[in-house]
Amino acid sequence: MPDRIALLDQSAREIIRGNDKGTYTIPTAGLYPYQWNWDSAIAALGLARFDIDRAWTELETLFTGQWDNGMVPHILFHEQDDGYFPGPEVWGGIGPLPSSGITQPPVAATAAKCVLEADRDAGLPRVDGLFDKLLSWHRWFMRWRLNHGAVCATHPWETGRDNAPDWDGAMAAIDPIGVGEYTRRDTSHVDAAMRPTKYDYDRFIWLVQRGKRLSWDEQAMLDDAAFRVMDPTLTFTLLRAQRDLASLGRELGRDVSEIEAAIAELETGTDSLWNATLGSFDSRDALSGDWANSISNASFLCWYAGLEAPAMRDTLAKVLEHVEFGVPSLDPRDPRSDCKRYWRGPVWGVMNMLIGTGLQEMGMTEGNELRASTARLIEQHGFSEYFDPRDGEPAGGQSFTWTAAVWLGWASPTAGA
Ligand code: 2M8
Repeated sequence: MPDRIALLDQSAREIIRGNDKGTYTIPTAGLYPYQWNWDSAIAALGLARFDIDRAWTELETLFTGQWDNGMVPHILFHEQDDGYFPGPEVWGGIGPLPSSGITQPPVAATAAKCVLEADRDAGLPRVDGLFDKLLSWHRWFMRWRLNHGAVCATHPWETGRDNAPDWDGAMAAIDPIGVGEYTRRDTSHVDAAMRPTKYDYDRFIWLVQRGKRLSWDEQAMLDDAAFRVMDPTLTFTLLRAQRDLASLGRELGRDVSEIEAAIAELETGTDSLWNATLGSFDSRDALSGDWANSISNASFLCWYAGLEAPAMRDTLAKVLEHVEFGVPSLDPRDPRSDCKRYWRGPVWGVMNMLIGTGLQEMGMTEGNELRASTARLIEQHGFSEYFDPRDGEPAGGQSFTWTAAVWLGWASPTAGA
């Protein structure tokens, strides 16, 4: 094995170890000092390369924050840290631990299936302990978040793609009246030009205040919805996670008929995300009915969700013509594209991995190409939070857990060896 690969593997392990708080990892010190939901599930894939027991603990810790209604929060505030805003007191979460009041893309069941594959004997009892919790989280999505079979976000942060143009229309419909003064902490850690704007933050925080005021009661939030967008990230990751949960359930000898029914419903639901004019899967405002007209990296999660989606292959080829390092968070031909600003243009290792995995599983050559370009990106530009898709310039937080995990779990030539 070339030395540089061994060195990169070692750096990736060191990054994850450096962000390890014992029973959970943080995404990166300073900018994100707590446990984030989908970051943790991705971290488990990296951890599984060198410490399988610790990988299970990562997932188990995530579920210690699960609410009675099944929801698994997007942030668990295990230890107070003033370096992040909004903190636990702003959220007023109602779970067993201080937490946010919203969720994030459900990739934990898929992560559990991958960790199980690394060591079945050690993993089966751990999966057994997690199964009902995963099931109840997935049930919560099916109960509260479906619209025409697609999964809706009630806050941009739920999608993981915080300031994507997908939400621009729904955000413009919000008047953040009474949001008051607050001090952002993110812009003291990284360049403000790489972060969401104040306009976005006012609405992010206003939605948090409103959720807290409604005691995070899903029925109350649904009755008077302020933001409800059908999202390809949540829909495709849930569909994939349901398939993986069904497979885990079968292995454990559980009845999976409910999960199979959910898979069928979500499969049909993906049709409602198809924007025929755009020639792509797209986000759609459930309140106004408006399309976002956005070819995002989430649009290409269709294969990860197990859909054939032949028309998306052509759309992908057109997007990739303009970039070097994988699938950007927005089509570079879109006038709203901003290659440095977070989810409005940069490329993310984690999304490359999810898209690439789906393509590989479908036997499409683009999957291996995407893996190779992600490997090149990390080899040449390191373990940043995200990157400029044209030249790979690193952006956002550094020494990032999920980028290290993407390397170890997928992009490194030693992954899967
Ligand atoms: C980013 O989101 C958080 C809010 O959840 C933030 O900006 O404060 C997103 O990239 C999200 O997808 C990610 O899970 C989180 C931690 O890496 O950071």
